[in-house]
Amino acid sequence: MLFKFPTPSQVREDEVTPRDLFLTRRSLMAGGAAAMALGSLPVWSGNAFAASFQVPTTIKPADPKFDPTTPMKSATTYNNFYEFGTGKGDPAENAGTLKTRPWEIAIGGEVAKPMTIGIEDMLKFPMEERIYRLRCVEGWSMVIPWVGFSLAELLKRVEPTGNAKYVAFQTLNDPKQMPGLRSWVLDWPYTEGLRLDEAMHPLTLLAVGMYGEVLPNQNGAPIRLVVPWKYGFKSIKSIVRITLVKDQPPTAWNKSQPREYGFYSNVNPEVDHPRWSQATERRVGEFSRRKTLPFNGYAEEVASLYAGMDLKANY
Ligand SMILES: Nc1nc2c(c(=O)[nH]1)N[C@H]1C(S)=C(S)[C@@H](COP(=O)(O)O)O[C@H]1N2
Ligand SMILES: [Mo]
Repeated sequence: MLFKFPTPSQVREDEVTPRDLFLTRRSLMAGGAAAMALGSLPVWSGNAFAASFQVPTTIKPADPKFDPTTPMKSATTYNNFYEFGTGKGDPAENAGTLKTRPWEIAIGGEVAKPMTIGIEDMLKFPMEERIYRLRCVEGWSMVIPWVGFSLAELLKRVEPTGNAKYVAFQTLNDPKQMPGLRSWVLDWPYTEGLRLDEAMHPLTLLAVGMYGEVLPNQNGAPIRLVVPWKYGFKSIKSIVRITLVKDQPPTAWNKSQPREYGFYSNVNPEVDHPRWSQATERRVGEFSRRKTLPFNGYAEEVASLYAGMDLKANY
């Protein structure tokens, strides 16, 4: 499928109209959610996508009727991105210093064909819009229309060897661009990891956009992971390195509080975090809480990955 990803300077106002984008998006979202997209029209700007997206039939999106899309304004002003500060409003305020071009990801380790790939080449992967729930372990959640491609598409290119059992990810580590790195909050750079089968699962997304637009810096531009059945912190932002490894890799949150943040971190209403119950969650922008679903609602797709595992011990 043809996908164009113009840089802001290349986009002419008359090329991409809010109406075109709205019409594209309307085919993806029914009723209330479409009204919400219309409500967010003032934010459509010169950096909008000029493509139509498909939700593949194998992927079950959140049902927009019962699970309305979070307003874009909330999803881009209420963030966790500690490289730009620990307050929820800090990333939106401070992430303007992040330089997202040029940008490369170095992919290596247990692979036959290590490579460094630039963001422009990654934007040539076939893009899809996928509406996913993202639930933070702090007890809030959002429903976000991401734009991206399956991580598996990228990993297949480097040909993982038989020794590759896990995938380690690393965020940019530049204190000049990321003021939060000057304070010791986590063991920088931010790192995360997945088992290889989790990384290869079609739901696991590398996102380059949201709400039909280029990913805002505060949401992890130019490219971030989204693993919808795991707590939000697994969805690492602004990725510069991916390494396939034999052994379970260290991860930033597990290193800082091993009792609170395990390697797996699958959303599980039955296993509480030591400080926060995981039984319910509050959608950002809503008042009442709703029940948290096993695997964040994606059990049908991913529960089999954990067959026979004790999910209380492997939290
Ligand atoms: N590099 C990096 N990635 C990160 C974080 C971070 O602090 N640094 N925070 C994580 C947490 S705790 C959550 S809940 C999600 C939030 O993503 P959002 O701000 O796009 O909603 O990003 C995750 N990815
Ligand atoms: Mo989080």
